Amino acid sequence: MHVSIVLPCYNEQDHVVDEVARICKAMDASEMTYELLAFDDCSSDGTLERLRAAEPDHPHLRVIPRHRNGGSGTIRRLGSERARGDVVVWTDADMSYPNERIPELVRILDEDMTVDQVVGARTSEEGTHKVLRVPAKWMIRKIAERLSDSKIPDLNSGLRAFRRDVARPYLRLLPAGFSCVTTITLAFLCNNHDVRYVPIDYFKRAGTSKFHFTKDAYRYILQVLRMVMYFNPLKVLMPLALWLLGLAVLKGIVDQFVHNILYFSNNTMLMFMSGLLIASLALLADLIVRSRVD
Ligand SMILES: Nc1nc2c(ncn2[C@@H]2O[C@H](COP(=O)(O)OP(=O)(O)O)[C@@H](O)[C@H]2O)c(=O)[nH]1
Ligand SMILES: [Mg+2]
Repeated sequence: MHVSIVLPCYNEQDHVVDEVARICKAMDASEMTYELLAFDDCSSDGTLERLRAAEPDHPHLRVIPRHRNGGSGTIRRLGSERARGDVVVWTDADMSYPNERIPELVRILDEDMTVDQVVGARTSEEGTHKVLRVPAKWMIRKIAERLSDSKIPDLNSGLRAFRRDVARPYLRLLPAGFSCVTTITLAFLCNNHDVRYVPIDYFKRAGTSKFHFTKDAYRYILQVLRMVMYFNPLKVLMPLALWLLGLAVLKGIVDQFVHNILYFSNNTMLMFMSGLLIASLALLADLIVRSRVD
């Protein structure tokens, strides 16, 4: 088995079969061995019935029903854990990603052993809540780029292919919801696994999105900070600590020599102590990361 495609499906009855057919057609044409794992996560519409009905037409499709809703992140984690292919592919079941290009992404991994993950980077924004989503996503992406020291054209694309063995230690870190895709990108980048981006088109989704702006955006930024703290805490905490210490020293000097105050004022001491505390926390967190056996 070469490729395992994980497809989380939740209330996608009108197009889920088209999506399955499109993926199977492209994979059959590529002559790669594959399995398509379609998880139904307790949909309240006819998604499961339609998937079941399509099963006889697609020998590589495996429909896996779940009895309690766990979110798309949970499904992607479970799917990757039970994948039998060397390469795992994640995508959406809503006709928004050009899934006929999956073989092309896999082929990049086959041809270049130094690349561990290939991400379909969207060149246009077709999502919901566009006015709020675009600036918020831009800001989070900039923070993530700074913290991971790499250029990230698309931080939360839903279409990607990666080596199963490389991803295995990070699977348990995947959160239940939408920030799951961000997590796997950052886990690879923070651990120096090469990620390649391929520009792709992105289409308006069929059916309705399950993304809630306020709830999911908050989780999203939290997840970026958490992942970088998890792998490289000095990067998050040390700049803050050094700024506070630097400002305190500067203020102390100015007070002494310009204003002729012969003691250190309260706010100078407060800044100095905060900087010192955060610096010790940073070192402690770093110690934990370094002594951890994954
Ligand atoms: N299994 C499962 N899949 C879900 C759930 N919520 C969303 N999905 C699927 O995850 C994919 C991405 O969700 P979507 O609503 O398109 O999010 P968006 O692409 O960020 O707008 C789609 O294939 C959905 O069917 C869920 O609770 N469980
Ligand atoms: Mg989608």
